[in-house]
Amino acid sequence: MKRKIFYIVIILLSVQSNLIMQNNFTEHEIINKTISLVPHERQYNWQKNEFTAFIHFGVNTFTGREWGTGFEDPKIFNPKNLDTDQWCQTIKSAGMKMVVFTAKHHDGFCLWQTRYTNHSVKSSDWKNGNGDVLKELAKSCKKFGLKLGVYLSPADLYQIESPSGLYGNKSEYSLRTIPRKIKERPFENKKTFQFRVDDYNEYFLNQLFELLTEYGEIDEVWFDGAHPKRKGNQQYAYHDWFKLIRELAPEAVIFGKGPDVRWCGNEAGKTRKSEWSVIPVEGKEEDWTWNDMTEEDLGSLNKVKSVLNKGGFLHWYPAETNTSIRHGWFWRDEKQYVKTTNEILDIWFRSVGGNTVFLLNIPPNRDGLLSQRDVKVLNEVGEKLKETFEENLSTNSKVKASTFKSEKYKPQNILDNNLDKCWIPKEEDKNPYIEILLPEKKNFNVIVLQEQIQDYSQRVAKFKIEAEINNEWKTIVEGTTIGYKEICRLPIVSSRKLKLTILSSRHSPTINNFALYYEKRTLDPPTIHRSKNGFVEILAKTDGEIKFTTDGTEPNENSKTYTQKFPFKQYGKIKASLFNDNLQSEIIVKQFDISKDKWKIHNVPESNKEKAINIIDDNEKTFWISNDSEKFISINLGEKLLLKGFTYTPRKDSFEGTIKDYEFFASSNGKDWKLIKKGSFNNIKNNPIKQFVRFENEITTTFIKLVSLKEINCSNSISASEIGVITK
Ligand code: FUL
Repeated sequence: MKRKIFYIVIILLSVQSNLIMQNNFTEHEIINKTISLVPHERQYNWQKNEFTAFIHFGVNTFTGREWGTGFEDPKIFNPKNLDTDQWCQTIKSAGMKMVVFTAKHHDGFCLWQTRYTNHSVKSSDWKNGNGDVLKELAKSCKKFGLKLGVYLSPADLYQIESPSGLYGNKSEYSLRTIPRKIKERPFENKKTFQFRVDDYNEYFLNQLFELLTEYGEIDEVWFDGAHPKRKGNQQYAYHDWFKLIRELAPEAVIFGKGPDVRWCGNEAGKTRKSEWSVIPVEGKEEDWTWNDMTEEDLGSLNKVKSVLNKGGFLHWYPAETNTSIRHGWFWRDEKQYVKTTNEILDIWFRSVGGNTVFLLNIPPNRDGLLSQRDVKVLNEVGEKLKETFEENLSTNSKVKASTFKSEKYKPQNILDNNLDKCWIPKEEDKNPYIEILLPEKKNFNVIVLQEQIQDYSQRVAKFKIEAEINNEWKTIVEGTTIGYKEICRLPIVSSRKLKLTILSSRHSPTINNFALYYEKRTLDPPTIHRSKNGFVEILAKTDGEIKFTTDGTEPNENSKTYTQKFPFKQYGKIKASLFNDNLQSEIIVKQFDISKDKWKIHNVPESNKEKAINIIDDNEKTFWISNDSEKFISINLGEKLLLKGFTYTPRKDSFEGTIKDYEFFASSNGKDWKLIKKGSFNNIKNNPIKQFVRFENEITTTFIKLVSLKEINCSNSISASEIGVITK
């Protein structure tokens, strides 16, 4: 009976607390709440960096893996010609302001001289074990005027796998002094902290202490949420970590699993149409665990309303767009795809110009250098940005506004290059607009808009820009959010008079910048496709002559002209470029392995069998999915082939069916199968790109079979966009 009463009381209490959680804020109240949030100074300073560099470097650089295992021998780390000046010079030339460095990735190998493990540069042959990559980088950053950030992976396979490892070792939580003293290597910084933590958290805090006190100013601490493996129900003392960071590096923003900067939600450089920095979060603030936010709508007023009415809270949580210049986060080899200058610029315009900071990864190679291909792209990106933003065409314009609140908020503020001063219309102005009269008619194709977020939050939800063309107003931009920065990239407009109208805003808009630029655009490069039968088609969006090569040389005016599809069934590279008048597009390169001309589906589970052909049609846009108890795909290659590995391309539209753990088999008759490789597609959830798996020894086979041991979300389906082979 007593027990029953106890349960009833508990139920009543929880119903009551749920009721308390239900709010019914008016729209007015909601708006006031959203605009009362502004960035912390450290967040605003970070946002002003705009374009920053990520460096993934470590044992994976030497093994070709995306995620290490923790079993790597430190001796493999030997970047004989390491030159962090070369990294920083290139980074600087691209116009980036900061470098975030993987001091420790998930494998646990430390790239600085840590006192707390020997699984580090100390045990490598590099500089006889005396090298310190972070030290060299910090020095170069200083030399080139770049800020520095550190990536310290909470996941740590070395500490999981080694017998004396601290991760998940079930040690007791007790009061410990950070940093733990090591006699031979005292700290210059004499601060100490007391935290009630277990062994792994102590280790982590000790390492954070080293990173934040011995390498100069640190401006970003990057906490990744990924975990190749867990052990012993290891918990992370995030609040203690943050306390230490705030004390030792008050200017550093904490990324990801942390309160200052949010992951944009993908690793492919995709951006949102409307990117808000004021984000509603469900639940109570003190219980918040900084979960990944991947939905398209994170901050609309409807979203804010629904979360706040459910008892959630608001947080200034700006997004960082992170992607890699290469296919994958670590340098693998020189066959690895490197994004072109135009691809990087496209992401730059969408991310920096979409209210986010762009963090672009450039992984050094085994020599310890950025490869020449990457350097070339970064130099070109830097030159392009410089050229485009050299001259603001709206300087010396006249401005008039529908209204302005007071002299302090006059419309001229949008042209004065001062991001603190802004135009604010009168509160009763329901149709605020601003007109800009240029000194003379100009050609422009880039418009930059900014809001004064540092004092007034983010407000604009919808705007349009019109230009007077032949005495008529013509809408040239229809936009949504602005935030710190919105960049509109347009076809060339020729006009003297422009009008910016704010169509929807959370209270009065606060615009502090309106600038016009002219970007010299090159021709869009052509695209290269090969179909299942091994015929290649090269297509261009605009007029011109397509020139191409198949021998690895760069195409020029004298190269072969593309006129029709041609057979290209072998392994090799096709390079193509579009020529028109005196202009030439970027050269586009496509690396092919042998074509799938002779391939046939040998066997797949019953469900959705007829669509299985999509796996071998050499078209990444199509895919196959099956829901069956059996999860495999076998392919008849139509001939005996010498294979060095295989590829798996997951579907792009959704994760359903994506393989996480696999087994790969080979057979000469399609009946007797031999297991060739068993493994995991490591970072496939965050980064669903084509996976390259190389075998330890090459094999000869006619049939191949891929078996899914585990779907990414443990469901009972299997899917694939393409399966391919590696013959070279
Ligand atoms: C991911 C990690 O698992 C990758 O290896 C990489 O570091 C990327 C930036 O974040 O989640």
